[in-house]
Amino acid sequence: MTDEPRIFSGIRATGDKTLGNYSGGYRQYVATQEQGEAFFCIVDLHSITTPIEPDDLREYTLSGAAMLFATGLDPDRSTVFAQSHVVAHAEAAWLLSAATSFGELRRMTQFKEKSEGQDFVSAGLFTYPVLMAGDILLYQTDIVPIGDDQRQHVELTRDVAERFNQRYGETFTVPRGVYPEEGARIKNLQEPERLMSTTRGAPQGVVRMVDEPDVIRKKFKTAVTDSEREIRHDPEAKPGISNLLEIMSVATGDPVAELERRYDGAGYGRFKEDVGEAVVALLSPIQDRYRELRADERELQRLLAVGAEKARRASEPTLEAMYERMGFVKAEAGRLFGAARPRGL
Ligand code: LTN
Repeated sequence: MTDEPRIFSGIRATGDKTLGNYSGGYRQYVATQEQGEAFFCIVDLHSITTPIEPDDLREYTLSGAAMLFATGLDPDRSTVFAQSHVVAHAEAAWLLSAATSFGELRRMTQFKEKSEGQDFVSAGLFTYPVLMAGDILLYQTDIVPIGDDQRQHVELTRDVAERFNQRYGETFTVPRGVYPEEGARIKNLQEPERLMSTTRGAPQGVVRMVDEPDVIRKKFKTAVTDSEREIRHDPEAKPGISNLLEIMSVATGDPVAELERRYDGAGYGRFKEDVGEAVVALLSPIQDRYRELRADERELQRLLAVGAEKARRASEPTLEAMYERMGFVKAEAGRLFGAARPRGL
């Protein structure tokens, strides 16, 4: 036990990762792990709430894990694991479903958005927030750093924790959502008015974490700018250049204002080339580590197994307390059946 705050973050296992995911996700996780005892959970159980091919789930889970380690999460400092490896998450979700009302879940805007117009809406999509509450509460989490779009789910988690504590006695720390200032919200290089995403927008404007250096350079060379010549941060009037300045800032750590000064009068051509090089320099070592881990699946599995073991140990006391306070009878091993005997004797 330490006095450090407990931090829990759930990471969706989804398709190809982009520079946008780096800026708004991976980069933040690495900073977060310094602020307390941090748990980073690849929420593969959440992935099946919308249709997903088994092969894709497997691939996204492994690539997601590899990218977390490659971008700097330290398996000794933090606990990095897959949700499905710690069966307590599924159990906690079921137990907590007794302390969550249908009405609460029905009000979740994410459910409404994601279910609209779909011909198959899974029961899991509806109960998604209960699983998420379990993720958080199992670890006596103090702080949940998370995107603003998840605010309603974190509030629900707090309500469920308080209700459970009231009904069954103090069991959970009531967690606090921390909604960091969105880091640079990186835009598509070809359509700088829309976020960089693999699901929408011109592919040529999307920088993938695993793009080859020459592919990255080319994408920056052909990035959309404007008809002026001034390198100035002004997202309204100059979305393309502003986006490039923000990307350069993410890649180098230098503030945008300093970059504006440095590139004063430099010309768009040279600036775009430099941004491309800065991104190549940022991603190259990440890509090396990523490829190493993908090539050595046993090592990746080992790292995840270490994380799962730590997570099991950390969550077990809470799960046990839940069962006990709710009145479940403990299974005492060996009592009912005695020692196993060979068949036929
Ligand atoms: N719903 C979250 C992912 C998530 C999560 C969590 C985040 C699942 N369980 C627990 C924080 C804590 C999302 O969509 N980003």
